[in-house]
Amino acid sequence: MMTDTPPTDGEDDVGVAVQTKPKTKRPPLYKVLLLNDDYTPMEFVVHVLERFFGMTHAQAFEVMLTVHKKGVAVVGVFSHEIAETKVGQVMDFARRHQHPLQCTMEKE
Ligand code: TYC
Repeated sequence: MMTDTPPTDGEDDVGVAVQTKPKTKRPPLYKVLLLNDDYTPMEFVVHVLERFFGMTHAQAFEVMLTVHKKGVAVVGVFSHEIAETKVGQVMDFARRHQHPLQCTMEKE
């Protein structure tokens, strides 16, 4: 049986060991922002937050008040595609009800 490793002259392994990072890049996330205005009724905003962001009435009321007082709030964080869909749904719904409510997204 041939079990011996062949003799080497030391010139076989001349390469540099390179550490390759396991690159599992997560997709970027986007914040969906709701903006305050002087005309959209508070109850409409609460309804939007319940309907499109899955908030309870109490959560929605709290977030609506934050936007009302501070001018803007993050109402959710999503993938680019989901964030775009949410923004579109809110803007569409507001326009159909003739409210000036604004919803935007920005990279986290
Ligand atoms: N400021 C509005 C009002 O007093 C209420 C409001 C809250 C509007 C949040 C928009 O994103 C908003 N009727």
